[in-house]
Amino acid sequence: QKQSSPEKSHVFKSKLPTIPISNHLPLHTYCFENFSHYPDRKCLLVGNGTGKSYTYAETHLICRKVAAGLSNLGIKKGDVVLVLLQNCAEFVFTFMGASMIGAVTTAANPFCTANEIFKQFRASNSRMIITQAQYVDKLREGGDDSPKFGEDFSVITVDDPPEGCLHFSVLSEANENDAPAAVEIDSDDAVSLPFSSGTTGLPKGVILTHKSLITSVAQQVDGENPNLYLKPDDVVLCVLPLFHIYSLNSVMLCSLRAGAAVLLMQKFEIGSLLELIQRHRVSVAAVVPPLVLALAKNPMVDQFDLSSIRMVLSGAAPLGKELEAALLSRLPQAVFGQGYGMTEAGPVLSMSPSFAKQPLPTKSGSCGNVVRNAELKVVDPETGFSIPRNQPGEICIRGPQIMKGYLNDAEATARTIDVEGWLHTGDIGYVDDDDDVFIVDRVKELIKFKGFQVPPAELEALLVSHPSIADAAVVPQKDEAAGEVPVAFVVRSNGFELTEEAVKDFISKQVVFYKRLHKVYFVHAIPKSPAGKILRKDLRAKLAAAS
Ligand code: 4UW
Repeated sequence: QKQSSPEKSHVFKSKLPTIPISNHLPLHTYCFENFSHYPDRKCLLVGNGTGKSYTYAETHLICRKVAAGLSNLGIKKGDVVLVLLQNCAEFVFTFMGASMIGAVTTAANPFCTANEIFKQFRASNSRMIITQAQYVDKLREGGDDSPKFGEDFSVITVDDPPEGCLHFSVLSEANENDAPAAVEIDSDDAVSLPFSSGTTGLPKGVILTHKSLITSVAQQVDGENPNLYLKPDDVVLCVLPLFHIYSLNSVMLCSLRAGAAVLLMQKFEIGSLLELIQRHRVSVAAVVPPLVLALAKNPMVDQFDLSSIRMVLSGAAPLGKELEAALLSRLPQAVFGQGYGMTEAGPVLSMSPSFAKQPLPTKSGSCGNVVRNAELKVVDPETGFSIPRNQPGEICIRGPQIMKGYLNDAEATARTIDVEGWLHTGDIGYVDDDDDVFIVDRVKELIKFKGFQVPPAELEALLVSHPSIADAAVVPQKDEAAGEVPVAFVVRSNGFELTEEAVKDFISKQVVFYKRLHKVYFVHAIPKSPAGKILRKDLRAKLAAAS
């Protein structure tokens, strides 16, 4: 197991006071704790043109029905349900309904290939898939060793069910009293199982417990002076996918806890996004850098009234100061700030104090301050010793919000969380004199395309499975629109002909769109350390020198 430094001198904490956090509760109880004071307030607004909406009382009741429905279908405490959905109300009902019976939700991008979905399905030991009709065909495919449709899993669709599938009404119209009366939920039980590649290797299930998610939400929206101040009359934009932890936590769970309304948008399309912001008077927008780019630069923006937006929160990838300035010139009334998250960290490590009830300034380019009830330190990656302000090193975080560990992977867990409980992020950053956190680089393998995770190890494994490829390495290349794109260095097997296009096609067929290779460089050898580790730094330097 990774050792930590013995001294503890350079540990950073929030300027906001520590607060009591009700993290002994189950997550659904915590999120719905206050709703009886405002049962008729809007909770979910479905932004797909139907104008459908659900009040807090309706949302809570449907979640209870779904809990009963899942249980009628044999889902028990500890069982895992795989959700393959674009943003929709049913996502929320399923997640909270599962929580109510102690079950666990693992969500995947519906654009994933059958192979990618079944990997997650198997690794998480899922029992059921909840999806949309348009994705069912790919669940019927899959190789010989794939789980069998109808045998190994049942499928529920939120729209017209294709043959062999059930409709979501078997859940949402169940009798809420059918749910098992006394499911004992321990705060250390898993409730959510997002997949992340972490600092190295393939995607792994990240065990987020009731305690971790409650703590993270409370660190944002609880207390006299919440760090992320959501008001009851806020309309919070939910365009980022709920299958990613950013939207799940900081949009869905935080809004439910705070009693704000969530505007669910199925997918990003600039015209309908602007129209929805105007129509629903969106006040809080959670975005990622490519969306900031669209809001700052797209000429359509001028045709809409976006004056309702009071807060814009960006994260999941670095954002340049120029882009921030360009956005603010378009939305002069709004407060802009960043959050810094990582799935394994529960996910929020730091948040801009400009969103607090009593706001504090933060510098452009910074990711805000470490969240309350947590500790952050910066360590020298070589020695493991914590280092003082203004010097970059690996960011580590500790607190009850971080993951319990990786599912069935004690080794990867021990590589990531040290004996003293510090989670090592693989991000390089520093804390300045005003406690502002800046991220400057990444030492982990992970590539981020528009904020989406691209694990190089996954692409490398696919590449070397090709008969004409002897060895391969995948690294990020800077890209204006996407932040980073994956590019490959490939060693051809002796005597084989292989074109760049052939390599790209080979990968494209097997992966979701954001993992596609943007460039292939043929080389004679992949640089490796004596221990056989790919020297990614050298390859990144090679790319930087060439551009
Ligand atoms: N600047 C630079 C950033 C930043 C960043 C993340 O896919 P994951 O595991 O997780 C996320 C979660 C982001 C998030 C969650 C909740 C929230 O409130 C918030 O603030 C707005 C953001 O992205 O990827 C984790 C990795 O993504 C990079 C960094 O490398 C991190 O380890 N990353 N946020 N503001 N880089």
